[in-house]
Amino acid sequence: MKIRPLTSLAALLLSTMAMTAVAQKAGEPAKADGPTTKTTSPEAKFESAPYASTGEAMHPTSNAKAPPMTEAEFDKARQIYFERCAGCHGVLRKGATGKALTPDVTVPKGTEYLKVFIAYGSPAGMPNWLTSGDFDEATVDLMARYIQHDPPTPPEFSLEDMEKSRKEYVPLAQRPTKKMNKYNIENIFSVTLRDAGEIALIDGDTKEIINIVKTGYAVHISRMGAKGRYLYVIGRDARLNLIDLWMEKPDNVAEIKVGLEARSVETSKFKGWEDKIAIAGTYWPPQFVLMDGDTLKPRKVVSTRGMTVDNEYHPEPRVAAIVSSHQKPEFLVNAKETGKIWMVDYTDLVNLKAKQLDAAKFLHDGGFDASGRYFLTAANSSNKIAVVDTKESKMAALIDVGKIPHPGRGANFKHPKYGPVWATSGLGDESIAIIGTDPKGHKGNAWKVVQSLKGQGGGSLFIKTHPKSNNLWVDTTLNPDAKISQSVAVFDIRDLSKAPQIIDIAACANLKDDGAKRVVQPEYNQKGDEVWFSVWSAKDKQSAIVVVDDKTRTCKAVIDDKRIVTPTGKFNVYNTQHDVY
Ligand code: DHE
Repeated sequence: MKIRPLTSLAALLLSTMAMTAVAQKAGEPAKADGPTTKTTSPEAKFESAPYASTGEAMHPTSNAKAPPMTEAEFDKARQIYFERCAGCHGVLRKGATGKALTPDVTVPKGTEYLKVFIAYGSPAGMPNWLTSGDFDEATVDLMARYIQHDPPTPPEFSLEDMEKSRKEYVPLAQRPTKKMNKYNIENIFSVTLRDAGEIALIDGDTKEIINIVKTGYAVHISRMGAKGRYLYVIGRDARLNLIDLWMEKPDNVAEIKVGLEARSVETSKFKGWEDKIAIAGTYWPPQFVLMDGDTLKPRKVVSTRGMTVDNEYHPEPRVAAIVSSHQKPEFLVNAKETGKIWMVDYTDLVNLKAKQLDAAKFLHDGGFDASGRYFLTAANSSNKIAVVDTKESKMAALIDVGKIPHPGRGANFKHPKYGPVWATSGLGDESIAIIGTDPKGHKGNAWKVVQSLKGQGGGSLFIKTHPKSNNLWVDTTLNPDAKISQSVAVFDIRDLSKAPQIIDIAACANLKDDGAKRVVQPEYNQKGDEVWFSVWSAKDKQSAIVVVDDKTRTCKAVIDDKRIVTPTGKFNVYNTQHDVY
């Protein structure tokens, strides 16, 4: 591995640029480099039998107005849709962050209109698939025809299907009984290598790669067990990997497939229940599963299908963020399309108790306030932050913020004037909402946007600080302007009236090729004196991780090992374990 310490100021390549709010073009992160591997999942099996017409098998359709497609074309388009479009428009194309794409909407528009939309995108958030180079003309045409056909409904995935897929690579009895390595486990980072279907375990002290571990395809997030030993990693193909950090060389000990498409995983953190129960939520089927925390044996599957906050039935309420309550033995589960937050009591899986709170549509990501009592989460298309009081098990507030909030887990700090606050940036505009979170000490400010900062522009995915830091870092990963997507804004928490410093993180990485070099997701080390950024390019281009000294805001190291392919999320063990953000 090559780690390049950067010492001289000249080498730091930090540039301060004028802030420019750019009209937001990017939509949801589905624009991101998509996975390239084909799934072998059961969804490939459900289609009805093709029939031959002119030599080639045609896709049988009940929708006579849809343009004809061969079975092979339909299969190809279905896979592309799954990889690139379903995240925003939904598997059943009923719309969420993206618009509904059911034939009643698409057929009247016609192929030519749809082609233009797919090719050039829209300022409202649809990516420009042709002009960005992601699709060629033929693919644009293929997708324009595909979305005029009835959406195929993938098969269900039962507890039995899950159990059949489960593997225990290292059975419990053969696992170490104590830590078998010399790593400072609390400062290990689990780094998503998105398009490699792997995570890199990186020693935060030495910046050396400990191991590259095979995980699900288009791997998404890592969450750390409450005891600081097990790491849970979920892929978009709904493959969940359990990694044991006590092993001499930390590696997979168990694995399960929990559905066809997933984004979230968590483990029980309430006192006395640490890591006893794991939970994974799926986009398809719309459900969540509760498992044994150390073997991933599935115990209970719960469907999220049902009524929305507007009292309409929804067949596909996908499971977005899941967090583990510190107040009660409960998981909080975001059902995206219904806009409901489930509070799931995991103490009795036979007589399962779950409460549903009405928040707003469409629930996405979120995190706790600094006290750990309140869960703040984005209802992204409603432009709201929902707040749950996990002690009282009820909604505390619904707060209007900027366009399409996207906090990740958000950022907690003490505002010099307003006391404890939590902040979110967003995809739809340059605003950063700072929300008061202390109803006891600062009652007048609680659950209000006490200040709105102006960041570099729209397309922001993540915001971060640390209890020991005075810096508030904001990325702009999906901003259409490369100068903005390759740099980050950093605010001084002590004086938020000051304009942010803009730091060209991609330049620090000093990569030689012409990759997109989008900078994504600040993540602190355990001590809170370093902040790590991914410089994210396509699979066939060079990417890197840039480590910035938090105090001096200067680049400290670059991890550009060849194995660091498409790095995105980074999860520091200690911070993820203790919800420090
Ligand atoms: Fe994510 C978190 C869903 C695209 C990187 N992402 C989440 C969560 C959800 C989600 C529901 C919260 C999980 C939790 O806390 O339990 N992400 C989705 C999508 O539906 C979406 C928009 C489109 C898709 O098709 O997947 C999407 N996400 C992306 C990306 O393209 C990103 C930028 C790169 C990648 O690796 O795929 C990306 N998402 C992340 C990261 C987190 C995340 C790094 C965790 C942030 C954290 O600090 O906790």
